[in-house]
Amino acid sequence: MDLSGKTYVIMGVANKRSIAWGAARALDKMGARLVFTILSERFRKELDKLLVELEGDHDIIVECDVTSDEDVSKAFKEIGEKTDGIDGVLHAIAFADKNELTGGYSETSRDGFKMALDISAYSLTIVSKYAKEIMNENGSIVTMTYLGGERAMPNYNVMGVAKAALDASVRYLAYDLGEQGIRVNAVSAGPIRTLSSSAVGEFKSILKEIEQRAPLKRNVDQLEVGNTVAFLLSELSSGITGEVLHVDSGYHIMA
Ligand code: 0WD
Repeated sequence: MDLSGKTYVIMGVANKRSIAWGAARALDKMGARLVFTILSERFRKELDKLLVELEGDHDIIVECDVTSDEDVSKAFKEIGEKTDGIDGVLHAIAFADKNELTGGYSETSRDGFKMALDISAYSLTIVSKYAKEIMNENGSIVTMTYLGGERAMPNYNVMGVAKAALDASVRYLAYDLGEQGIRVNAVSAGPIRTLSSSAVGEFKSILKEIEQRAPLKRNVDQLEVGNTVAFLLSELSSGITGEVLHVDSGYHIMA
């Protein structure tokens, strides 16, 4: 796939294991120009180290904590000024307090609920609000979700509730932004070992379960997910919006 001439914003690279980094590598191979946002200065060094691996244009790194309206607004304004507009955004951001990701869901605290839903679900809405201002024709927004938003899963708890809200946000944003030609979709990835997933209680046993029960009898990797993100960001998927596309070795179809 040739994405030369396209510019995409990548949000959520924490380190080389991040799903967003898999997507960045896929998009870079296809010739896209990439703009990265980082949570804070703390992540800049890590990202700088990774960026040497990329071949294409990728010079803009903007700080953006999605819990701050001002940060999101400023980040997209800056990106708009430094580019000729953008063709899409990958939102690969989620967070919940580790204590909420083990034990019973009924023990979820009000503050833990608010924080998980704010960072992991509401953030897509505010990102879309400012991204649409600088989006070129036929723009595309992609977020990352998980099966735990559709089914009850041990330990995923409040993050499952956040993913359900995120999936619904994808549908409402797709409806809202469709008239402007902007598509909004989610990729539901199978479990992949990253900084975030390591916070989920008994994560290893989920990986094993996929190997035993998924139709493909194996787990997916970062690049497979990244390639699907690239497809949804590109015009190859021009007729798809409001969709949750599973990249999980088929695990979600099993009873
Ligand atoms: O198995 C997995 N790894 C799956 C992940 C399966 C299915 C879905 N996902 C989702 C996650 O829920 C998330 O939405 O994919 C997305 C990316 O997650 P990841 O690649 O697994 O995790 P990670 O490498 O930790 O990146 C998430 C990043 C943060 O990293 P840390 O570890 O520092 O929390 O999200 C960013 C941050 O870089 N982030 C924020 N960015 C801006 N503002 C914020 C914030 N407030 N909070 C976290």
